[in-house]
Amino acid sequence: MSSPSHRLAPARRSASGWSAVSGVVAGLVLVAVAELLSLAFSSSSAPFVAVGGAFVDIVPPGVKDLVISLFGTRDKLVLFLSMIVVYAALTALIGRLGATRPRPAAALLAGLGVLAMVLVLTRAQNTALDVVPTLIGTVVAVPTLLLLLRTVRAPAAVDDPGAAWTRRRSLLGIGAVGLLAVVAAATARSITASRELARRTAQYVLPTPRSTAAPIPPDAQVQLEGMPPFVTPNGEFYRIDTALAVPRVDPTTWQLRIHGLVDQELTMDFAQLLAEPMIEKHLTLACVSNPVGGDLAGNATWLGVPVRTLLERAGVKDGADMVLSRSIDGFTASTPLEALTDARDSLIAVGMNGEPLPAQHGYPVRMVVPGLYGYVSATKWLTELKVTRFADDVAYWSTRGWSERGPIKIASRVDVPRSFGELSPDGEGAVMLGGTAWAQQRGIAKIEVRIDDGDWREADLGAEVTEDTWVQWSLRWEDAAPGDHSVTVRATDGEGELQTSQRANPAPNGASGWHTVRFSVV
Ligand SMILES: Nc1nc2c(c(=O)[nH]1)N[C@H]1C(S)=C(S)[C@@H](COP(=O)(O)O)O[C@H]1N2
Ligand SMILES: [Mo]
Repeated sequence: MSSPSHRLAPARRSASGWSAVSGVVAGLVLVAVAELLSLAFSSSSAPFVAVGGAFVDIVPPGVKDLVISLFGTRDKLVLFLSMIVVYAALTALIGRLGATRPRPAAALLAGLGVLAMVLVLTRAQNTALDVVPTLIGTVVAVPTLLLLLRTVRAPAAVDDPGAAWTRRRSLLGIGAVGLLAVVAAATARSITASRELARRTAQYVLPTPRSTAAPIPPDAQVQLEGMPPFVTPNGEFYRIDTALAVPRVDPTTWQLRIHGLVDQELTMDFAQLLAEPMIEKHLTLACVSNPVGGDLAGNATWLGVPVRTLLERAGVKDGADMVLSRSIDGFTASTPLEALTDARDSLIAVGMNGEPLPAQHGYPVRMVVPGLYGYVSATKWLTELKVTRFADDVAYWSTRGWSERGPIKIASRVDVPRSFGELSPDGEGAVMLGGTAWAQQRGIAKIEVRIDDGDWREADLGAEVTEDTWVQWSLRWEDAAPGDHSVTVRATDGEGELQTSQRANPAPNGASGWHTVRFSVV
């Protein structure tokens, strides 16, 4: 914008522009101060985390589904970016208002701070003390706003070059404060991130299992470029949860409480849990939000105490049919009692692929249950098991339109080729196709593959490890004709049930339908 003459009108216009900037900068100061201080408080004491968390809790059912279908596991990033945009717009408006009415503007900024404090208080793992970061952030930001507004509104004496220079310096000052706030907030965030990393590598010695899981045979893995690893490395395991900041759970103060319809309430600490006889189990977890062909599933070897053992000790009373497991952040899951007491070895898990649970996957303790989607069973950062009845208690997602029971549906997908990928025939004119399928608790008996409108062909199955783990399949397509094609896959489970072709969206109890991938042979 070139302004050959500085007359009053453009100066005033630019003053209101700078007022908006002042609003944004004061808003940044609020966040930066609160972020820095929140390092000493709960991970959800940071205002953005608390506000976002509250938002996640109240968004209408289906929105989560939509966001996950659009952005997958980047859902949290998308939420944070949207919040930043909304917050910048709000604080810019406040600043604008402040150009003519600074006090109401200051009151509005204080109001935003108070709103954030209220939302901080609604977070389950927060105590009243956790409002301190936002409180101090607000207390610093409000006078900052007034100060910045006064600087901006300083009468622009166009004829006085000295005053113009002072003014330019003030505007530079505003920019500097804004920059400092951004740097401070970013530093606080990166400290949080590096702490999470440090926590992930904070080792304690995992107990030796009483029974180890049979080793995974090498031919469970189909040797084909582009196939996912049969055992998902912890760092690649999908992550889905409502926690915008990974809860910080201290194993030295952690406790598990088992109560409700039991003969005697049980409370145990982490050392007591580690002293329990543990078993190891290969198990594929799957998310109810996984679309047909999606990758919200992962396979790991878990170490833990059978839930059954602890429920037997507490003594389940007649009439109970559900266990409501609770996370430190307030998330709950309703698991049918029998899934925790029958022979399937549902676990209170402390280990994942030979390591303590990573922070993102529930450190230090979570549940894993074969055959059920994660939202009704796989509670991370576990703190409580309430033995109850479906008639009496409702879990987090069930109050948001998802089914209260979530048995995993048969799923099969094509991993090779990728959608719109290209395959080159080998010397004999053949191409290799491959994929993954699961039907926990029933196992996969057969995989069939159809190319274009051809006949169904039976695929080769990699070694089945247990009925609770996924299997990999491959198909050698001889005489692959160059050109565009599609491949469709369907599975039959161990009970003889053929995967339905009926398309269903993830809500309310899991997607169904056959996965088709378009590709070309070149
Ligand atoms: N505390 C807590 N546990 C949770 C959730 C959550 O939002 N909060 N999400 C559940 C869902 S929907 C799934 S699919 C699994 C995912 O586990 P993962 O992130 O370790 O893959 O965790 C479950 N456990
Ligand atoms: Mo999920």
